[in-house]
Amino acid sequence: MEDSRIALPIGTALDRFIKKYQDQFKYATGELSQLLRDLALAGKVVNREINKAGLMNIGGAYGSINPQGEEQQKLDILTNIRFSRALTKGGEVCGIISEESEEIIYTGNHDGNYVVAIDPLDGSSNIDVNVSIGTIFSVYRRKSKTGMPVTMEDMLQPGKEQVAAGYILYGSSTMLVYTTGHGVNGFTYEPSLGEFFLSHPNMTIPEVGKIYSINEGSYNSFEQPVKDFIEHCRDNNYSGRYIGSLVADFHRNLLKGGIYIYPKTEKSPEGKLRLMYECNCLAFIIEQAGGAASDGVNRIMDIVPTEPHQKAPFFVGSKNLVEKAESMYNQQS
Ligand code: P6P
Repeated sequence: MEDSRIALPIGTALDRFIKKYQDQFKYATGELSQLLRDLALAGKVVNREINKAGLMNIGGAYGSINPQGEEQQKLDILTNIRFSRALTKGGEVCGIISEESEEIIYTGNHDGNYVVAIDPLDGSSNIDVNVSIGTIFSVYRRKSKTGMPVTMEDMLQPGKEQVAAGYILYGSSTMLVYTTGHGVNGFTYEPSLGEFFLSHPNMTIPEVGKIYSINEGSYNSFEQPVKDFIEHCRDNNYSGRYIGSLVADFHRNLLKGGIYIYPKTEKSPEGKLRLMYECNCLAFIIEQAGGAASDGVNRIMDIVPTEPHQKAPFFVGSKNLVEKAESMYNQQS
C-alpha cells in the first residue's frame, strides 16, 4: 500500500491524481476512480449552469416541494438530473439516495458495486443572492451480491462504512474536496481548461478553532448545552461566522479552524441536516482532516440509519470545539 501522504505537486490534474492513488482503494478495479470522475464531470456541467443562472432564467423557485417540505429551486431539479444521470450512465452505481427524490433512485445497474447518497445542490436558496452553494456526496460499497437489485440494506449504512465522500463548492472559485479514507485533498477548477487541479494537498483542520457557525436567530429554542457552548465562545471572544450555506461554512472552518452547529430547534426538533447526504459526508472528511463530528452525544459516523432522509443534530469542526460542546451535554446528563 502506497504511503497515503500525497507526494504529487500542486497543479496535478484530478485524473492523474486519481490514477496515481487508485491502488489505495481496497477494491482497486478502477470502478471507484471512474465514479469519482463521473461526479467531477457532472460538477463541471452544474458549475457552468450556476454561473449563468441569472442569464438563463434557471434561477428562482421551480414551484414544487422536496421530500423535506422545502421549496425546490429550478437549479435543484436540474442539478439532481445532472448527477443522477451521470451516476446512472457511469454504470458503477446501483442505487442513489438524493435529497431531491423521495424514493431511492434505482439505476438498474445491478452489476454496479457502489451506492451514493447525495445532496445535489445544498443551500440553493442562496443562488439568487449570489452566495456560494455546494454539492455533497457519500459513496458506499454495496453489501448485497453483485448482479442482484440493490437492497435497502445497501443504501442505509452507517457513515463509518463510507469508501469516499466529498463536496463541490461553487464559490469565488469552484473546488472539489474529497477523501477516500487516505487524507483530504482539494482541487480547484480551471474553467478555461475544463479541469480540476490539485490546489490543497493533505488538508488538515487546525486543532484549535476560534470560529463558531450557528444561526443564533434560533437561540431561544436551543437546548441549554448549546446555549452554554455559545456562552463559552463569547467568553473567549471567538468569531461568529454564519453564511447560511453549509458547504461554504464547513469549507472556511476546515481551512481556518472552527465549528459548525445545526442543533435541535423548535422548528427542527431532530435538527435540520440529513444524516446520509450531509452529516456523514462532512463527518468522514473532517475526521480524515483531524477534526470531529457528533450529534452532541454520539459520533455521527456511528449512527445506524433507519430512513434515507433522516435528520441529525450536527456539530462538526475542530476537535477542541466539538469536544467542548459535547462536554456541555455530558454536564447536563
Ligand atoms: P437556517 C441550507 O438550506 C441548509 O441546509 C444549509 O446549507 C445551511 O447551513 C442551513 O440549511 C441554514 O439553515 O435555518 O440557518 O436558515
